Parts: sequence; C-alpha cells; structure tokens
Amino acid sequence: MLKGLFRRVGNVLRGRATLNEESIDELEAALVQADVSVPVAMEIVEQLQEQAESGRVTDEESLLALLRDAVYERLEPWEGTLNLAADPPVTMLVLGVNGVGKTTTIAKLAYAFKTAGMDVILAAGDTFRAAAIEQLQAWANRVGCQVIAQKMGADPAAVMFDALDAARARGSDVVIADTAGRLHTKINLMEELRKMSRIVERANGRPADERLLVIDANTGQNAINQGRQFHQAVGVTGIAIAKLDSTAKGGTLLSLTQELEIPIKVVGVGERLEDLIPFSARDFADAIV
Ligand SMILES: Nc1nc2c(ncn2[C@@H]2O[C@H](COP(=O)(O)OP(=O)(O)OP(=O)(O)O)[C@@H](O)[C@H]2O)c(=O)[nH]1
Ligand SMILES: [Mg+2]
Repeated sequence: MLKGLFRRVGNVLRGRATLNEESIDELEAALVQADVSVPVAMEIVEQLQEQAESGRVTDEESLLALLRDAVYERLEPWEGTLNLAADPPVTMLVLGVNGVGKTTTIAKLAYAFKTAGMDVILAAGDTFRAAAIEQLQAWANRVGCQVIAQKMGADPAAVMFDALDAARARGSDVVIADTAGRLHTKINLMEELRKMSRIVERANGRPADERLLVIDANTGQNAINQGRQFHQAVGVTGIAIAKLDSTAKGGTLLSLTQELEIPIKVVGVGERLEDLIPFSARDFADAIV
C-alpha cells in the first residue's frame, strides 16, 4: 500500500555501490522533495555517508538497507498505541485542520472498536461546517453506532456533554468526538476546542484519553506548525496520519515526530472503513524503498 513513498529517494540509490558527492546532493534533494525537513535530510545523509565510508557498504542493496534502517531508527521511538485502558467511556477528541481526514478517521476507529465488540458513541462536535453532522451520521449508519448531535451552529461543548451523558447512561465503552476543521490560527476556534476539553475533564474526572491530531500525509513542513498549535491548545496525545496511500512522499513523519515528540498511533491507507492500520516504523521503513 505504501510502495510509492520515497520513490525518487530509492531511485537515487539504485544502481549505486557507493555514495559520492554528487549522489549525496541528489539524495538530500530527493529526501527534501519527499517532505523530509532539511535538517533531518542532512542528518540522514550524513549518517549514510559515515556508515558507507566506514566500509560497510559495497553494493546498492546495502545502501538501501542503510537508508531503511536510518528511517526505522528515527521512527521506532514514536510508535504508539491508542489509550484504551482508561475507565469507560474512553474519550477521544479528534482534531485537525480542514479536510485532513478527521471524520473518515473517526468512522474507521468506530468500525475497529465496534468490530472488537465495544459500544461506541460518536459526538458530532463539528457544528461549524454545513453537512458535517449528516456526514458523520452517514458513517455511523454504516458502522452501526450511535451519534449524539445537536443543530448546526450549536456549542460543540454542549454536544460533548450530551455524548458523555449518553455514554454513561448506556454504559458505552468509547466516545469519539468530531471537531470542526478549524484553521489553527483562528484563536476563537482553538478556544472552542479548549472548552470541549474542559467539559470532558469535568465529566470524566480526567482529560480526554486521546487528543488525536489528524495530519494529512500530503502536508509538508506546515504539519509541524499545525501540530504545535493544537498541542498548545489541548495537549495532543497522539497523531493519526491520514491518506498515506495517496502520497509519494511521507517524509513529514520524520520531522513531525522529531519536532513534536508525539507518538503516531494510527495510519489511514484508503477511504474504506477497513483502511486504518496501527503505525509500524518497520513497515513504514520497509515500504519507503
Ligand atoms: N485516499 C485516502 N483518502 C482519505 C483518507 N482519509 C480521508 N480521506 C479522504 O479525504 C477527504 C476528507 O476527509 P474527511 O474525513 O471529510 O476530512 P475532515 O478533516 O473531516 O474534513 P472537514 O470536516 O471538512 O474539516 C475525503 O474525501 C476522504 O475520503 C485516507 O486514508 N486515504
Ligand atoms: Mg469532518
């Protein structure tokens, strides 16, 4: 599924037994083009160069393997799993800018939990965009779970309150809240998010168990900026990478984890309910070249 990632990076190394000045520059450029930040690209290239020079590299395959390992080592510390251990209802706020894949990721999560035999309630916390509530409802119908919603324009914190109330009454295992695709620079929208967060804290006696930030895999270095803003607002506990199937890049993951130090928990690899997988640094590294 991830075969297209880093295509050009692999091509730079293919047919080479060693690195020379020219191929080093080419490799660095290819990494940056695959959305790896310049400092991280330089680090990786330096690491490869050192290892190559220390004599461990004599053929193309070993060079590719070194690159694979460099990527793996960087991502392995950031393999995370969703926090499902808390007292029910385990509560998740799903965050992110417009169109990154929040609602789809919520549907996939709901499907996974439902399949595991859990009772799931969705909170229609995006009361801002027209048709957002209907979209969530349509997904819920397919999954077979309940949605708690109010009218468009309603206070998302009130929707959150209702959903937690319903979850408690029903004995639900998980509540997943959709949120508006807010521009992270809009202060009032961030404030709205903090308010939702406070409602969860008051109702559950603890902050939302996951504040899951969805990042579109096609987003370049701006993803880091998005991450910082949301982290500052509500403290992000995990990252979901959406649309990894639709990018030939994916280098964002390397700088994102390094800069934010927040684990990646799930990865979206398609538009179907089944297309959500746990994040595996090994699989990612193997897929890139
Ligand atoms: N190929 C692919 N497409 C995806 C994936 N996840 C989401 N999409 C698509 O991305 C588009 C936006 O997804 P949504 O889930 O509506 O995104 P959102 O963040 O809720 O958007 P807003 O509510 O408008 O902010 C849709 O066309 C989805 O089908 C994925 O993993 N792979
Ligand atoms: Mg949405």
